[in-house]
Amino acid sequence: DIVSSTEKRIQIIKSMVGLAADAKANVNKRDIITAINEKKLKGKVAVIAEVKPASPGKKLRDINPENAAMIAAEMEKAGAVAISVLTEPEFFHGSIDNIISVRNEISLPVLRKDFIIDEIQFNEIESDLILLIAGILGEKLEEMVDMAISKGFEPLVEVHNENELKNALETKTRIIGINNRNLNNLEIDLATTLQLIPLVKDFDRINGQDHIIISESGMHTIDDVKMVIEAGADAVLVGTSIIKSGEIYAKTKELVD
Ligand code: IGP
Repeated sequence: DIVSSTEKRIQIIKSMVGLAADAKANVNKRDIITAINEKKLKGKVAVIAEVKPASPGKKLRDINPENAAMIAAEMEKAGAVAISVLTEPEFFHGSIDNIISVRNEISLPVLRKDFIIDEIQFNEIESDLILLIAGILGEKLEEMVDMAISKGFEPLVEVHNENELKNALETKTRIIGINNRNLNNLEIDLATTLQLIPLVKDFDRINGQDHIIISESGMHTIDDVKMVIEAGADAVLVGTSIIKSGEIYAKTKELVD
C-alpha cells in the first residue's frame, strides 16, 4: 500500500549521504494566507490548482518537468492562488523534479502533495507548503506540524472526519484541508466539507482563532466550487477536472472568476 511504498522511499532518502543534514527549507517562502485573503477581497475564488499526473489506478496526463512548468504557468496566468504538485511516484506518478521545475517557473506558493510520514522528507525538497494527512499520521501529527513549522514550511493538515479534525485543531497548523475523498475507498462526497466547516468555525469562535479552510477533491463545476465557498471554505483545491480538460487556462479561470 501507499504507506509501505513511502517507507521504501524514506529508506532510500536516508541512505543518501548529506541529505539528513541538508535542510532545504527556510528560504524565500511564499505566503499563501495573504494570497488567499487578497483573492477573496477581489471577489474571486482562491483556487489551488494541482499538477496531478494520475490518481490511484487512473492515469490523467503525461507530466514531466518540462510540461509541468508550462501547465503551472497557465494556472498562474489564469489566476490560481497557489499550485499543488504531486511528488508521490508510485500511485500518483509524481516526482521531485516536477515540483522543482514548477517552483522555478512561477512565483505562486507551491504545495508539496505527498505522503509525509518521516521528518527526513522535509529535507528532500523546498516547497512553501507541505501536506500532512491527519488520518495517516495519527498521534504523530502534532510533532510533525511543529517540525514542519520549525523547518519553515506552512503545514496544510488534511482531515476527512470529525476525529481527524479534532486532532488537527489541537496542533499549531493555520490551514485545515477538508478532503472530500475518502482515501480508503476513494469515494467523493462534498458533504464532508459542509459537515466539517461548522466545527472549525465553532472552534475558532471559542478559541479566538481563524483557520484557513481549504476544501479538497472531487469538484468539477462552478456550482461545486460555489457550494463549498458559500459554506465557508476560504479556498478550493482542484486537480482532476483542470488537468483532464484540454484547456488548462480556461478551466482554471472559469473556477477563479
Ligand atoms: C485534488 P481532485 O479530485 O480535484 O483531483 O483532487 C486533490 O484534492 C487530491 O489530489 C488529493 C490528494 C490528497 C492526493 C487530496 N488529498 C492526498 C494525494 C494525497
